[in-house]
Amino acid sequence: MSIIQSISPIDGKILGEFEASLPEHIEQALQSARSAAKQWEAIEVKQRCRILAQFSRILLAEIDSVCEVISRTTGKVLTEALLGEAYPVLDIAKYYEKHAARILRNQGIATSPFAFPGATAEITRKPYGVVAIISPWNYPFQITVSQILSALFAGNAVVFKPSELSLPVGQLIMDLFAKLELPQGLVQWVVGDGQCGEQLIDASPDLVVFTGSLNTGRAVMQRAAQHPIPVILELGGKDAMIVFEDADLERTRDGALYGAFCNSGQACVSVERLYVLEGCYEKFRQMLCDGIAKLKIGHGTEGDLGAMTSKRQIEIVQKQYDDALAKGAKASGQLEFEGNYLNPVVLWDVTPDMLVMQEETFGPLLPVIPFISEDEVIQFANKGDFGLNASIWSTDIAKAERVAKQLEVGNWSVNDVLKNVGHPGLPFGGVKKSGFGRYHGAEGLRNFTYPVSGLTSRSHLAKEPNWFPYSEERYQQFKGYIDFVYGTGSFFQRIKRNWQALQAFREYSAFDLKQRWQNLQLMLPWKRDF
Ligand code: TXE
Repeated sequence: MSIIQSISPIDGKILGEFEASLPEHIEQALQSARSAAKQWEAIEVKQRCRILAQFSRILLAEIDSVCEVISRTTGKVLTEALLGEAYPVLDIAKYYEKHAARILRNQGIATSPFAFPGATAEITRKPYGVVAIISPWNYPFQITVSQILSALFAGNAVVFKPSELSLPVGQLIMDLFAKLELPQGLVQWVVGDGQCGEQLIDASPDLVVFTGSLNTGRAVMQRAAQHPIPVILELGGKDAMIVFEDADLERTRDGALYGAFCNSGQACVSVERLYVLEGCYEKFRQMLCDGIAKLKIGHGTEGDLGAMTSKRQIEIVQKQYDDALAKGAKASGQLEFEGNYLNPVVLWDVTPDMLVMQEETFGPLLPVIPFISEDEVIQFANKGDFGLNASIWSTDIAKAERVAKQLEVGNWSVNDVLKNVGHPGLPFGGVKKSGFGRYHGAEGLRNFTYPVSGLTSRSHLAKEPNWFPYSEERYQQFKGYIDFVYGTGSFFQRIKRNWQALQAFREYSAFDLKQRWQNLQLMLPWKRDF
C-alpha cells in the first residue's frame, strides 16, 4: 500500500497522508457508482435539484474552513480561495438549481407532414451513467466541484481523481458531499498520480472529463480511445490581452495585473501575452512596472500573490524567465522571492523564439509586446497552439467586439478579465489545442448527457410508401415527390408538374391532429430550445 504525503507549499507542514487507491479499489468504486447512478437517474430532475441545493447551504456554513483547507493545500491567499474557488461553485450550483429542469427537459421536434405523416418526434436527454473527473491542482475545488455538480444535476454518478498535489481538497470535497442525502456511492474519489488516472479510465466510466496539460490530455484521450469513451478536455491556454490607446489605462493596468498574477498566474485563463498599441506602449509598460511594485506577496488575507503550488511549477517558470533574459528580454525585477513564493515580473523586448512566448507559463510572468494595427494584433493573438480566453480593452466597444470576434478562442471578454469564465450561464472551454467540450451554461450541462431521439408514427396505413417492393413506377413517383418538396418554382408550379406522382401518395398525407398540435406549439417562442 503506498502512501502519498500532502505538504503545504506555504510552510512545508504536513497536511495529511493518503493511501493510494489500488486497481481493485478503483474497479469497486466504478461498480458501486454504477448502481448509485441507476437510483439517481430515476429521481426526477426537480427533486435532484432540491437535494443538491443542500450543497450550497453546507458550503456557505463552512466557508471559512473550506477556504483555509484550499489555501493551505494550494498556497493561494484566502481571498483567492473565496473568490476563485468557493464563489464560482455557489454560482453554478444556484444556476443549475434554477435552470436544470428546463435545460434537460424533453424537446419536441417539428416533423414534416409529408415525410412523416402523423408522426411526432422528441429528444430526451439521458445521463451518461458514471463520469470520471480527473482534475488539476491549480483550482482543485472550483474545477472539480463545478464538474461534479454538473454531472450530478444531469443525473450521473461521479468518481473523481484530484491531483496528487491536492489531496486534502479531495478529502474536503468528499466530506461536503457526504453531508447530502445522496444514494450510497454516488460521489466517490480515487487517490493517486497519473497511473491512478489511467486505471480510472481503464475501469471504463461512461464519460471522462479531464482538466490539465496538453500532453496529459493527449494521453487521456489515447487511453479513452481504447474503449472508446467520450472525453471532454480542458488543456490550458496562452491567453492574449489586447490594449488600445483609447482604453481607460488606469483600469486596464489594474486589470492586466490581476489577469496575469491572480493565483500567481497559475490559471488556465491567466493573461500570458499582453499586446499594447504602440502609441501608449511605453507609458503603459511603465504603469505596469509601477503597479507591480505595489503588489504584496503573502498568505492568509494579507497577500495578493500567495505561494506557488509546486516546486516543479517554480522550475518551469524559472526556466522561462532565464531563457527570456538570456535571449535579450528586459525584466521589471527578480523572479525569486523566498521559499515557494515568486515575485510578479513584467518582461519586455520579448521575441517569438522565447519559451515564455511559446509555452504555457502558469506562473507570474507577464510579457508585454507592442502592436501597430488592429489587423496585426489579431494575427499576433491568433498565433500559437492554444485558444482558450482573451480580453480586449478599449472605450470603443464596437471596435473591441469586432476584434474579439476574429480571435480563435472559446471565450472572450471586453474591458474585464478572467471573471467571464466564472459566468455560470456561459459555456466554458477552448478551441485548437486548448481542448474541446464545454462545461457551464445550458450546453455545458447537456454535455453530461446524451440525446436520445425518438419518433412515434401514428400511421394507420398497412405500409409506408418507402417500404418494399420497389419498382420503376415507384422510383418515378419518388422523383416527383422530391421535386415537389425541393424543386424550383412556386408551390403551385411544383404541385402542377408533379401532380401525377403526388396522387400516388395521397393516402399517406393525412394530417394527424396530434402532429399538427405539436408543430404549432413548437412555433411558440417559449417552447423553443432553451
Ligand atoms: O498537470 P497534468 P501537471 C498545465 C500547466 C502546468 C502543466 C503540468 O502548464 O505547467 O500543465 O502540470 C492526472 N492519465 N496545467 O503536470 O499532468 C494528474 O494526476 C490520466 C494546465 O500537474 O496534466 C492530475 O490529476 N490522468 C491546467 C491531472 O491529470 C493523468 C491545470 C492533471 O495533471 C495522467 C494544471 C495520465 N496519464 C496544469 N497523468 C489547466 N488547464 O487548468 C497525469 N494525470
